[in-house]
Amino acid sequence: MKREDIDRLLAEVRDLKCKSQKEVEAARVRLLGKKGEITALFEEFRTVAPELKKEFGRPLNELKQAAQARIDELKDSVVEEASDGPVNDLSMPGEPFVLGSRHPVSIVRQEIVDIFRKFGYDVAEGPEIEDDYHVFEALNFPPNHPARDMQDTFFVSAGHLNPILLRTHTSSVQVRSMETMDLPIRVICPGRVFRNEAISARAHCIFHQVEGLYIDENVTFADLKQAILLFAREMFGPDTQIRMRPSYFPFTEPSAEVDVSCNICHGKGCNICKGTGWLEILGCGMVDPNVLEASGIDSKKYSGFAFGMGLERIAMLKWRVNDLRHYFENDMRFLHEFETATEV
Ligand code: 2NL
Repeated sequence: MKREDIDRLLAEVRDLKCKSQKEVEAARVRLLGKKGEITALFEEFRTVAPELKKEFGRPLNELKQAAQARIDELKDSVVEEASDGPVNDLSMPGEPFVLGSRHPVSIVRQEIVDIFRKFGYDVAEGPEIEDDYHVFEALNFPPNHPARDMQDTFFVSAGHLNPILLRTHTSSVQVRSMETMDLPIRVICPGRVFRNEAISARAHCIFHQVEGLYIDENVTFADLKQAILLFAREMFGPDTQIRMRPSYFPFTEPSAEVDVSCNICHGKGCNICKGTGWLEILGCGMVDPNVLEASGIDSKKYSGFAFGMGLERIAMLKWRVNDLRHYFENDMRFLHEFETATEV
């Protein structure tokens, strides 16, 4: 072992300069790594004669400490230099950023709203927190109708004449349109609605509707049927057939449920239409004269039709979603499925 070796390395350590963190790491390996020069000197030190240990021990330890201190210092202070080109190269392509995609319920709502806009309907929105009058009373719900029960409706404040509640359908928006708009009225009302139901694959306490209303002189059931047929063909394809089955709603008379021909099996019967060849998509009817009169419209002069549909249900048919809860959980694996379905 030679004293010059230690002194030479000490001088080198004190003078050590690096341009990058990569160089710092290389210097650490060269000096202090398993096969490093300083490590090798320590190996050699083990074979030094006992009477010489004192002479070499102290400078060797000083060297090791100095090297470690210098490496630590460089690790903290060396800033990476840009490897190529000027720092502000304006010709560099931008960093790509991840874009989100539209939610299936939004896609379906936009399609439906666009179709009715084309037919000349206005779009109206209204409050989600409503009063009993606009959700039930003005829509001809008899005082003891089951839909008024606590099970179905979330009440914000009950116990007085006109309780405040979360709307259970967007018909309340159409009532407000009848109160304020000039006749004739053509309006489409998309929105979120609330029902006090246990959550399962087929039911949820929050869902989305689009309802429509048309009021003018001489509006007939034939107009309703034609409007729904044109809508169904825009929405589900030009070969779509519809059928109407008698139904009941408190706010329409007569009322009907509308099915469209199953565009998956084309009427042959599959598991989506449960072998019937038909898919139920909406409810509709002629506005009950009591509903017109409640909003101050002369039911002798005017008549109208209305319809309503659930967006989650239509999106389920379109993309074969089998569980309503997917719509509300925001699982990225589900949401990413609709990236290519997004229409701008
Ligand atoms: C359904 C059925 C329907 C209406 C909604 C309505 C609104 C007014 C007057 C009369 Cl202001 N009717 N809306 C009419 C029939 C059916 O919805 O299955 N919805 C999901």
